Amino acid sequence: MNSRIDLRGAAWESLDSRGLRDTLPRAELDVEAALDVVRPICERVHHAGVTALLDLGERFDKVRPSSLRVPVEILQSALETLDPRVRAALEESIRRARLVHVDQRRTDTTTNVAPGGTVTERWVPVNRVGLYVPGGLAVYPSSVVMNVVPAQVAGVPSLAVASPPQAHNTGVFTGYPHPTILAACTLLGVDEVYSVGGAQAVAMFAYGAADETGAVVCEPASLVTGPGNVYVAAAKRLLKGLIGIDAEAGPTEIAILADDSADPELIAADLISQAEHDELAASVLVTDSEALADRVDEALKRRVPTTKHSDRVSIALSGRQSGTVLVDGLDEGLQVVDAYGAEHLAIQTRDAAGVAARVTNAGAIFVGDYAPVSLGDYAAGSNHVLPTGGCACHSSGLSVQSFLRGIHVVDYSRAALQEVADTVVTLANAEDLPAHGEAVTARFAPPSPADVS
Ligand code: HSO
Ligand code: ZN
Repeated sequence: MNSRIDLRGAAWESLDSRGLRDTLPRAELDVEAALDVVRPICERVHHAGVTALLDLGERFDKVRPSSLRVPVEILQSALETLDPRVRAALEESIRRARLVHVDQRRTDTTTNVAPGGTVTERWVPVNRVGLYVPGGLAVYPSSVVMNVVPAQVAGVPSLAVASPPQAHNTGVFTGYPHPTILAACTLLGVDEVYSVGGAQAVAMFAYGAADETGAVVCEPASLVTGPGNVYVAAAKRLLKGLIGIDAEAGPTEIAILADDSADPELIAADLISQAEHDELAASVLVTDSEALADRVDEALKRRVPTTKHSDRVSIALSGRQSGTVLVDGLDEGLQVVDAYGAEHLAIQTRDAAGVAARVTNAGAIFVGDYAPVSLGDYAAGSNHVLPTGGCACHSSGLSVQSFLRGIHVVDYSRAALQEVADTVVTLANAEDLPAHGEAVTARFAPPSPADVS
């Protein structure tokens, strides 16, 4: 990796995490600039529905979708023609993801606040969600699994997937998303799939879409989740409020915290694995061992030229978002990785589990030599839709919780309200909102003469 940031000898006690974060390598994703691009796209979809979506597909994906919604026979034949080994692997990935996500289910809780006064938190799934699965440089059937499984486990009653039409598809799949994506949807029992990519897919879910006759082809959704490029992120930012979103996903990131006990070959393999996604992907090594950093660089020099996507890997690794950060020791390394808040953080140190337990900011943590990030990408059971760009400091990845809302149900008896009436009246008056208090006292006032007569 080209860049090295040497923080050895820094005044660690006086470094605040924001300041430290600014010294670390990170991709700059200009979502704000992309807003100007996506605004007219979203408006077109809003006003011209299906026609706009088909035209935009032709313009951006270089193929006119055969139809906006993928017919059920096409979904079925994608599964029938899927390589049986890929099918078995997807089934195992789904099985493991379900195991983990089923354990995330919430149960309603009722709290007895006072005699006769209860507050119940009722967990209710979102009515309808739109799940976005990117196309682009790679196709991501694994992202179908990571979006659909938590939504299904949450009990979402209506669920649709959108993914861009692929210009390289042939035969019956011409103008539709990649057949492996369609097969993954079918395996999961999802039969509402749209051949729509990018910002226009987010707009379709936000506004819904009708054809020229006015017939509704896609109903609007309340929530849109899933990763995507900067235009997908910009459309989410623009339409947030009208729809809920999971996060504005940025390019993939891996940070590795390693000491001199780590294997440089494994580190190099892990750094390359995520750099393979995108020229903007970030691969960051944090270590207190300069000798290890040198050996990782040697391993990268050997491995990068032979990896399949070596062009984009070497661009990603030499970009300003990637590099090695040298620190004084593990405590300082932990300070750095917490300030960075990586999407994926791998711990390759002695007592990796002990070190991992001290991390407070990361999308997901991968412990030791046998939990590479790519395991989490496909088959650990964990979710791979994770916060990027430092958002791990305040947010978590996709989970069952992402698709639920906790609704407070307040149920008080007359006596229970009477007992707390003074409290409400006093606070209402303190806020100069006396009508709030009167809404309580009215319930205990003697009947008015009009009521008696
Ligand atoms: N590492 C990506 C997910 C992925 N990797 C999908 C392979 N396929 C973002 O977490
Ligand atoms: Zn990956």
